[in-house]
Amino acid sequence: MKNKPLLIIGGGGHAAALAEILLKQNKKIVGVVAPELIAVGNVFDGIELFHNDDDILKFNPQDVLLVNGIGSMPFKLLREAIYNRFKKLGYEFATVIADSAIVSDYSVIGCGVQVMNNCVVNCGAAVRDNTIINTSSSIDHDCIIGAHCHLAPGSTLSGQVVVENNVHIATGSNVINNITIGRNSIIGVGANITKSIPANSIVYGARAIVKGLESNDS
Ligand code: JB2
Repeated sequence: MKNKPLLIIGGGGHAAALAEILLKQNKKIVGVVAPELIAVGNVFDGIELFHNDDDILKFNPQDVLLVNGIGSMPFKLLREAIYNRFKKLGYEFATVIADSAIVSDYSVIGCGVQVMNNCVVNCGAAVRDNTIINTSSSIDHDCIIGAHCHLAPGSTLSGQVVVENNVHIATGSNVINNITIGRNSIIGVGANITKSIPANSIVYGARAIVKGLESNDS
């Protein structure tokens, strides 16, 4: 199953980043499915382009693995819709782990999860289906990350953080240990999360409070 040819869905920046990771691993990409290729560079050169999602149906679900190259941003539901549509039709999604990522042997990585370049997933962590752990993010021990989440580049989660389904954690956010982030929440860029967040929250602002030490000078 691991060596089946791959069909990448989407032709933008996220799909291109995935394609490069997969090509470096000598994986066979038999097609890119997108109305238009908008990725810069020529990573898709020589790969057949299919313009319509229904073209995927020309491939037997037993013969290919899909790669969900549709990225994920707040309020955009296409990535999850594509995943659910083709799972129902019997297709499987490849799990993509960049060679430069460090993923513990004692972690559990779900179907269709994408661990991009330079990430760390530490021991005891679990990442559920269709979630993106984007470039240079760090998930420490015993974290549980739900399905259909996006940890944008440079997110840092300390140990035992629970992130429920459909959460977006924006670039450069930090979460201290033992925090729960409720489902469907959006954590804004650079936020520092020190308290658990209820479901359906939008959290933003990185407030650094400077508290002077009491001086011993007399
Ligand atoms: O219904 C569709 C469809 N709609 C748009 N089916 C298929 N198969 N493809 C679709 N697309 C394609 O998704 C567009 O033709 C385009 O090729 C791609 C979207 O590319 P874009 O560069 O706009 O976004 P992205 O999804 O690659 O990346 C987003 O998410 C990443 C995680 C961006 O917001 C990035 O900045 C972000 N890093």
